[in-house]
Amino acid sequence: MAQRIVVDPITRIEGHLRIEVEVDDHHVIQKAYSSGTMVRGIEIIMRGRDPRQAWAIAQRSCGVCTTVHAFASIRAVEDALDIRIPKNATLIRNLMIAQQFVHDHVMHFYHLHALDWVDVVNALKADPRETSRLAQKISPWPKSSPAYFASIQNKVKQIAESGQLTLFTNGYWGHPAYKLPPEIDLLAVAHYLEALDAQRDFVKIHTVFGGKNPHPNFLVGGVPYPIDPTSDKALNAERLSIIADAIEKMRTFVHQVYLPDLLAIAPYYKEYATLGEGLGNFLSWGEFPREDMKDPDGFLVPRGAILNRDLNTIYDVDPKDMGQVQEFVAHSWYTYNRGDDVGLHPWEGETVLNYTGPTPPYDYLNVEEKYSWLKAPRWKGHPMEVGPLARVLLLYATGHEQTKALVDKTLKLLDAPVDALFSTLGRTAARAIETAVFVDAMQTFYDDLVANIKAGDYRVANTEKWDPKTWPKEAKGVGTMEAPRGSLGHWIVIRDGKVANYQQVVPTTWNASPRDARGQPGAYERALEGTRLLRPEEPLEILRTVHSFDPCMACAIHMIDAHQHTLGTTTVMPSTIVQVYSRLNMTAEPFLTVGDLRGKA
Ligand code: NFE
Ligand code: MG
Repeated sequence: MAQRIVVDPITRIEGHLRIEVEVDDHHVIQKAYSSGTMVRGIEIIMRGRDPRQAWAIAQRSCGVCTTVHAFASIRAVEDALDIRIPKNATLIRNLMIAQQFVHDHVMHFYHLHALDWVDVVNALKADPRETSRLAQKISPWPKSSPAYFASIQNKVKQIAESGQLTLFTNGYWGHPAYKLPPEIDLLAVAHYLEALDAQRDFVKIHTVFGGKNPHPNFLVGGVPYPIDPTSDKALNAERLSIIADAIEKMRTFVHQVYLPDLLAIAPYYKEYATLGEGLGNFLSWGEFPREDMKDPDGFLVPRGAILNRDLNTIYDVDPKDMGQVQEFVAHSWYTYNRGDDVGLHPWEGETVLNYTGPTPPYDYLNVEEKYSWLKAPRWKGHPMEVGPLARVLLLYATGHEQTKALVDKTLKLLDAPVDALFSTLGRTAARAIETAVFVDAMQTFYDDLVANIKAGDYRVANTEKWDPKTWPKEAKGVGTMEAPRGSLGHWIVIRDGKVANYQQVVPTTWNASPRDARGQPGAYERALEGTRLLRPEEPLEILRTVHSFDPCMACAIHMIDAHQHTLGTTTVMPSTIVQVYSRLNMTAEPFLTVGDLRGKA
């Protein structure tokens, strides 16, 4: 008899995701349903705002990818108003974006994903001398003595004996699907703790260029931090040395800790090289411009799409083509004025909330009807996977040498064919591989920036179009970027100097999307099909595959109610928006009302 299993919430942080699966008598997943259960409201709040300040509101979509919505927003406005930014601004933005990737991916691997593979309690059985020997074999990273690992083991022991596992609470410790020897468990736990510390160094790049982290400051037309080697209030030699030092620390950590750990753990989970494949369709908007966003051919990560696993054909993609990107709401708690079966390009997108789900407490969602707060984005009608695997496949397929070397090394170690990339393990490996590529690219961005400054170019912003009087009566733009979790786009319509429509189509909206009007599942939904659960009451296998995408529901639904009203029966998350308004000196009048949330917006 078919059985329904619910995991809710599945995410460790980053908002609430609910997964419902149907398993057969052998506990093999037949169908899966992904539901975003919280609702927020940034696209509604954006209407009528000043486009030059939109980034500050958009950025509050999420505190994890703390910069990406600001970047997508300023790029959208720059595209709409045809603003070219100076070379220094491109390089500084590239450094900030790359830093976000490294920070985010290291945090994901150790703090959001590792414990799906690493049994913390099992680390107590390790011989620290053996862990030390292993650590020294795989990496020159200096923290590797037997005494060091013994001290970590002692720390874990104290936590376990206290009966309060604190940050290790709620793991399925002792589950038979954990396969690592205790020595590797101990190594990973040590690096879990070290990665918490390392983040402090990583974020310095954002704090120098953007004043703070999370949520640094931005500027339409460039970057807000001036360059002046003679001033102590601007980017000068001393501040540059902070950047150089942070890059060095990040590169060391990625190459000596993250990548070696991935390669040490992966061989124990080879079966995941055949599980969790997903759609076989991949999309990337591309990232790291050489000149600026007008030249996609100069991107480090290519812009393009792959269909049906075919790495020989890269399709051109165009975010402005009304027939390419569309969002569907047939199974989402929204209503379109044009009917719930049509797909709308984001320039014509609508955000009208329409909760029709069950009243809590409930057992199951009605998946035949609407069942998620996420819309279902599609590219030319196809559900697409976005994120590290999509980018690495595009880099690999277009012959990027460092990517190719790292992918081939990983496959060789696993004794696996290229097809193994289309899997949970491939997705997790791709994240580490692209981190290595991007962290090394940071050195190039930095060297180019220093060379440009030395050549006497101090320009950081183009403010020619700062005055709304210079703008056309109506303008449309799109700001694309690659965020850590995948392709991100903000589509803006500006009318009479104000935001007339604003739509965000976010990585997690692609990957965690529910079914569309044609009933096609999204990437998580497809990826879970065919996986067998060893213990249905402890569905560790579901966690592994869903976490391999690194879900972020805060980004995906990007809607907010400042007053914590309840929406129908779903609790709405509290907001950081009040803070944004006060900082910007904006009038705080049109917060969302409950009426907005019920669909009168
Ligand atoms: Ni909240 Fe985000 C990223 C964006 S979501 S983390 O990366 O955009 O998918
Ligand atoms: Mg949206």
